[in-house]
Amino acid sequence: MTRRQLLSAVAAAPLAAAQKPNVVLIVADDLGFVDLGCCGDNSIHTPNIDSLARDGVRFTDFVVSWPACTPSRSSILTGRYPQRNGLYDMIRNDEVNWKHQFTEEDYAVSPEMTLGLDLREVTLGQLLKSAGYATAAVGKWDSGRARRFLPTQRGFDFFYGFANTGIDYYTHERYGIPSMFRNMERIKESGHATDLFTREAVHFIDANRARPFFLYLPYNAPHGASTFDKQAPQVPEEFLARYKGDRRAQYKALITHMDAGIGRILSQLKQHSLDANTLVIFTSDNGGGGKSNGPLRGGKATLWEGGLRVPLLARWPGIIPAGSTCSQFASTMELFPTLAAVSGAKLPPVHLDGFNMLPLLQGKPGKHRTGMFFQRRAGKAARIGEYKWIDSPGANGLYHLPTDPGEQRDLSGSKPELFHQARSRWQAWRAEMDAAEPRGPFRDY
Ligand SMILES: [Ca+2]
Repeated sequence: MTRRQLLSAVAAAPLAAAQKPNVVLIVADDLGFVDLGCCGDNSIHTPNIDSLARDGVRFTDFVVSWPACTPSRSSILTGRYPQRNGLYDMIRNDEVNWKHQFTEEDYAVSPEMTLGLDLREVTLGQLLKSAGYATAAVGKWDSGRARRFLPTQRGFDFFYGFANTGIDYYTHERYGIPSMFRNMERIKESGHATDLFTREAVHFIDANRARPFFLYLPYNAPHGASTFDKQAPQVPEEFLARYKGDRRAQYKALITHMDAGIGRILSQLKQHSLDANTLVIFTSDNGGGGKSNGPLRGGKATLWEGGLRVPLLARWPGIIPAGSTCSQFASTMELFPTLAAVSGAKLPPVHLDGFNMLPLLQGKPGKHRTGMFFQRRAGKAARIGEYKWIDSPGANGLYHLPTDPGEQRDLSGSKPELFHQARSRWQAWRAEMDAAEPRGPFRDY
């Protein structure tokens, strides 16, 4: 240890003992339910993420509020249903999917540019900032790209990343539109997005090691690149080489690359002796695309479990028992009230749809979720206890998840009361959402 390191360690040490815990919330993008070594797929090399499960808790029945990016993230940020906070669909331009190439002028007035999370919503950044935390959002914001919606206007002291829903990992463009920001300024840097996010995350931890900090780190890996050039490499060769000949080589390499970044972040915490006083959470914003969700049916964009169920890992030495698993039902809407409890922040005076799940993380008796409701366009679903009701174009029925996680055996004929009860509870929930205080950008208020 150099003299400078020694002095800084001495300066930081007495504070650390009495300090509020730091929080690092890592959100992967489109990572399937089983696509980690610790979650079942040993062909995917994720030693650092796996270490969170080894040293903490892994949930087996944890879901998101919507099976794709924007609305799912809105619930992470607010602790509320997308239908309540207003962000109940993607805020992206579908034109690019049909090969429309924007000019800068075009794009400035596009839906993607003008829409975002309602400014009356309280974000996790605001919540933890109110408790005295240094706050940063590093990675994929996806909650509005116009300046008023950017993280630094929404409770985060620092932002490095992109604000729309996807980019090319190397050019940082979304279908030709430059998309990377540092705070409020659009920037152009070279490097892989995962490496840049890791670099900025490590720097933020380093700069704020002597005070409580909240790092929201939504990597965009392993999401497919939003680029016209589908042949362009999107992950460093050294990571790709491991999966040579694998049909899903790029996807798996993007995960392993992100895992290496997470390894650097965990090392940085350890180096500053912050690991004991830091809650690290890892999850995904929705299930994997296609058939990458192990025993679960469906994937991203569907209301089957494959679209909704994601890994949740949490490490907090001395507070969360190492190597534990939790099979209780919970969701990303729980993160907001949980982090309020962890940070000592006062809850905002709004209706929250989540609850404090800290006892669940600790393996203690406490509240767990008994029901949850989902809507994606014409698709509806409800989770009532162990049962899941789904009524979607091309998909419907009632399934008993503990014995049928693959949602194969429709029980609606043999359990008609449960089927009708689930449907009527969904309708009551929908009526509650309609009666809630209107929020933009999609609600008419
Ligand atoms: Ca996603």
